[in-house]
Amino acid sequence: MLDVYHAEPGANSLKVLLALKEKGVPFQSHYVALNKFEQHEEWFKKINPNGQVPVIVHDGKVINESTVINEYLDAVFEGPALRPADEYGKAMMRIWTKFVDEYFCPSLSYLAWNRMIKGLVADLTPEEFEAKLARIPLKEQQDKWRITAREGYPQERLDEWYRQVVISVGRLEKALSDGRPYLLGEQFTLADISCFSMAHPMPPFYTDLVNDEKTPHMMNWHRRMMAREGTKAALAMPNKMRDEMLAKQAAAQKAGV
Ligand SMILES: N[C@@H](CCC(=O)N[C@@H](CS)C(=O)NCC(=O)O)C(=O)O
Repeated sequence: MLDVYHAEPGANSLKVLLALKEKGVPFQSHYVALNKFEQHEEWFKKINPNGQVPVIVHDGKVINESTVINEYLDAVFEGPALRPADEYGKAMMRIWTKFVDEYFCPSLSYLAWNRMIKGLVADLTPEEFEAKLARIPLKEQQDKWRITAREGYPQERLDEWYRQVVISVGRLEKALSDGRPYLLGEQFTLADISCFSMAHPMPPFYTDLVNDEKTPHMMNWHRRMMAREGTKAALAMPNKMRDEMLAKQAAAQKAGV
């Protein structure tokens, strides 16, 4: 029995959903609504004391950390191998997954939160928001919610994260510039899954940075990734936050706001 607690198919949740769909592993999906702070509810913190998704529970055993989950899924479940068979290949794959976890994902995440969180918590009174903050177990996440819901980060910090995103995109473009289909060559691996989970929304959101002129190899890789059945299945998972946002926009348009 495999239970998977995840949010919409984006970032770290997408990483695990992609691995599951690529391998064809059946699982019980549990959607956790991040905009409703469900990840900080007591029932969920009993599963992951960090109060973050994704988490899996396999035959009663809990694992958090998306990159660790993906290596576990690949090791214990049948289906196409998502890691190179040789140790050097595995090491090269982990260079990518480590880069995503320590550099690419945090810089993108701070920039996205800075853009989005104010709108997400706009309906809460200051008291309601403080009560939500008090339940967040990780101090750094508490700070991130508090700062992005209010004044936002100072421009120089945003500039630094943007610089890191530029470096990350350059690194992907360079790695793919010999025309290889996937980051490690012919084999599609967890390196592609990790990087794509972050890069997936970049063409529409970072159009000046990721486009056919500036990053043609990354764009070709992106299209190759989008064409995969596993990607299509993972991206078809419920995306309630996006649906709610679109419904709000449509209602505002109808009301002439
Ligand atoms: N290192 C963790 C990070 C998990 C993480 O940042 N999850 C985000 C969603 S992508 C989350 O749950 N954010 C909500 C919050 O922290 O309140 C992993 O890779 O699984």
